[in-house]
Amino acid sequence: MATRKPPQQSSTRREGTATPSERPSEPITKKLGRAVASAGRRAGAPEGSTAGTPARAVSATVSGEGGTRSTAGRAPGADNRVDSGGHERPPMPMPEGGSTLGHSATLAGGAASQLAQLAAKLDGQDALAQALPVNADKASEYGDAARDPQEGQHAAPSDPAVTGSTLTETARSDKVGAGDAAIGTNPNNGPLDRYRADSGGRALSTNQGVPVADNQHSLKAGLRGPTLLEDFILREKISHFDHERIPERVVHARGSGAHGYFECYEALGDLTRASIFAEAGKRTPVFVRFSTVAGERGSADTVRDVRGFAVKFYTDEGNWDLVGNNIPVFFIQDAMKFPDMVHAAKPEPHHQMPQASTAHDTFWDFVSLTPESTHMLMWVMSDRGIPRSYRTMQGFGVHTFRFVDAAGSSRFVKFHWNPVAGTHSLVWDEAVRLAGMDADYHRRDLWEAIESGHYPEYELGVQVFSEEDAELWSFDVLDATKIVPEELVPVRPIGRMVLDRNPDNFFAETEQVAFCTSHIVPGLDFSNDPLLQGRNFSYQDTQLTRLGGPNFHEIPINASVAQVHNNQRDGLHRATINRGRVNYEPNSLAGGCPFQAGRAGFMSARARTATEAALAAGVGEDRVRGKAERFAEHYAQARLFWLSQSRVEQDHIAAAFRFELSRVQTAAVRERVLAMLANVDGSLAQRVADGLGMDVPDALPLAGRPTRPIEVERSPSLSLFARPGDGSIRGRRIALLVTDGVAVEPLVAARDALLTAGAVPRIVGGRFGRVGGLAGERDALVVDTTMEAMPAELFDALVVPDGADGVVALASLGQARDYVRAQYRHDKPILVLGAGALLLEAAGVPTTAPDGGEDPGIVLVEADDVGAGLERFATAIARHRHFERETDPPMV
Ligand code: HDE
Repeated sequence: MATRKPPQQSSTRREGTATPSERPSEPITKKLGRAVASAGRRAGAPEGSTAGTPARAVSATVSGEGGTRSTAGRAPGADNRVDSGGHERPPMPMPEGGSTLGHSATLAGGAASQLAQLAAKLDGQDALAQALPVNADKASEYGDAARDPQEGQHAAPSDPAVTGSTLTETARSDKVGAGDAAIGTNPNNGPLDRYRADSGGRALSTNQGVPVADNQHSLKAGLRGPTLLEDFILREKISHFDHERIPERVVHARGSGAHGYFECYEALGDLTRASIFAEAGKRTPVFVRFSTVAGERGSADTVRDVRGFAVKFYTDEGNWDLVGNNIPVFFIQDAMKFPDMVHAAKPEPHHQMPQASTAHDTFWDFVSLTPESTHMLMWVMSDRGIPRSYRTMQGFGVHTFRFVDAAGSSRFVKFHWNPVAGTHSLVWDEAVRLAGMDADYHRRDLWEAIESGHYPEYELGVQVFSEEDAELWSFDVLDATKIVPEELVPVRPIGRMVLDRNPDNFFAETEQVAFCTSHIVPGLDFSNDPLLQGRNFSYQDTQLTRLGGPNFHEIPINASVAQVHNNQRDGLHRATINRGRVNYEPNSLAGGCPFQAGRAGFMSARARTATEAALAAGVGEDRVRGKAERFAEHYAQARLFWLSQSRVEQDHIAAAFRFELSRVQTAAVRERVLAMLANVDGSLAQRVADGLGMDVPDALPLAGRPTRPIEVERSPSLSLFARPGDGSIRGRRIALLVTDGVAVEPLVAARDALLTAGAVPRIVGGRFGRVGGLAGERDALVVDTTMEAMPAELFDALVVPDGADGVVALASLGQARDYVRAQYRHDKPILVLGAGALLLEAAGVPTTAPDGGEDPGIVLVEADDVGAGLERFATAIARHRHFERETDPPMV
């Protein structure tokens, strides 16, 4: 495997070589002075004036390490604001009153100060962008290098303001908090304490915090009068109540949850790099939910059914959900059959019976046609289907998973939970009676055991085996209807789980907890079990509906204790308020943060599913993130496109780059784009650089060179001009300008001819109504639309009328002159009838091309020879644009 070597430039920078602009040792005050001075100049202040205050530091410090420490329990206020910066600042103490900004600056007030801060922020952003001049990680995305992901390059701003969304973030209040950006922290992750509410000693309020004077009555028009719609307190209360229920789980709807911890017996580094197994005695918080499968949310606990045994481990490297059952096998072998199986097991669709029972036709119809269910049926019909309590049943991961060690090697693993209290069941008659006597028998048992301090405890055991061993067995370990007998692979105890705390609120915790088999952490991985693969989609998907959108991970019970930083944004019920304007990666404007973790992150293990021969041939390899070598060439076809364009198209491309980049405020970003264009074509880069008043920098380093000769250097078909069309003018919109006094006859002739050719001519006047022509032609034309309603941009071509009186009248109208100018500037054809030329003159529109030659888009004809002119006009319209007249900048 080839080791990735990042390009020279960035590897130096990763080691922390600062550019002159970084100068981390330079005192902030000096930088501020500079920034303020320049801001002062921008604001018109005298040279050298440093009035106002400033600002924040303007430098960036390149770093190879990103710190993401939890700041659980931080100060209140803007607690949900997240910054993914690569370093963390200790929170600033909040000063007593006064005008102190949260960071390093003091606001002296006034626009000059704001400008100074803005200038310092822009300078700081530029320094940050300069710190990451190229995407140094790009080369590592291709071929073998991609197998060994590197930590993403990143740099830290030396002042929080540089990556802030707004300069005003330092304004503080009881709502927004201390105005002190906590770089690199997401306070949504941490202990649940900050969400637990207690109303002791408090008065009732509405959801808006308004104290409620009377919670006994609705607002009425008089003591015996009707209730008023105005009663917002009543409406809020009833409306919230109306929406208290959410969709129940489609399976496992009936459940009970508990908090606790998992404690590791011994370091398992030889098997897995999962952090929860890193050392003996290490404790990881857990939330467990036990459930039945078929019954609805209010069904009885003691029915014959499989029991769910789902554990969420809040590990320091993210959440791991082990979503298992109390039976080690399943009914079906492939996720494709799950909806059929569940439909057959649930109450029958015509009468919704029976509740919470598989003792009916549809279930047995399905399983009797599905012989793979036989093994599972044995378990469910056994006393395991009626456990004595949740404390006395086993749990199983069911599927084969993988343990992955630090070197990336993986072994298959199956998980077993063994209750310390032993496995005990009810007897059938007892279970039936209990269902009637106490439908909450298991829920109550769990709750009471925990409340009375008899904490339920389970030992976690693993069966670990190699893929090679598994291939020798008579059954397939990817088949979830099979166990691996303990005689074949013994169960090794690796830790224990203690459930020592009941939830505060059933809905907030037990109902809203979202288990997903796809929630795994570094050190674990999936097998190709087709049931597990389908589950990896299903659980995430179901939560979208059940919990109302893609932010269910922010619901307190689901939030990890590990820090969450990514570029996912928005969606229903978003709680996190992300700082800054950067929500993409790669970026330099946020110092590259949040950056990819590289080897420290989750990496899928390589599997032996493909044959060695297929692997050697480079096919059949599964689960790899990366791109093949030839994807690494990025410029040859950009150059092919450039070289294949006509001169006009090249002009437009260069002008478009110039325009877009002149809107970019960060000089380092403009420079990087020029360096990118230098790899396309030197002349293009030069033209854009000239347009921006910049020099062309060195070309960006290449992620990969072409491995084979470039086949094609020019391809004329890539030019827009390669397809001029069929020469017709069908459907083109053509404006015929009119006002009183124009010569109507030639205009009507032109309109009729254009109509015959399939065009869409419109009579465009200053106002609606009829316009009169020359003597004897009064009221000859009806105006279709006005110049105001349909400006020139809406037409493909223009006809300027004859008739001196009318043309003089048009020439006196700004709108008419603009009409002609716009048509000309946008290179569209203009048919000028007789005296119409006066309007062009009045509008400053030349009738020849800038080089003095003919402008075929301007068709001048005498009014009595419209026919000949129309032919040339039609040809000009068919060409669409007449770029001969184009100059940069435009003359007209
Ligand atoms: Fe589930 N299962 N399941 N399942 N399952 C759900 O997810 C699904 C399967 C299990 O307490 C749903 O959040 C598919 C096997 C438990 O919140 C849903 C397939 C095993 C729980 C879903 C299976 C389980 C669920 C419903 C076949 C044992 C309750 C609500 C490919 C290893 C978790 C939800 C809790 C819940 C889908 C098969 C266990 C719809 C598609 C096998 C313990 O996503």
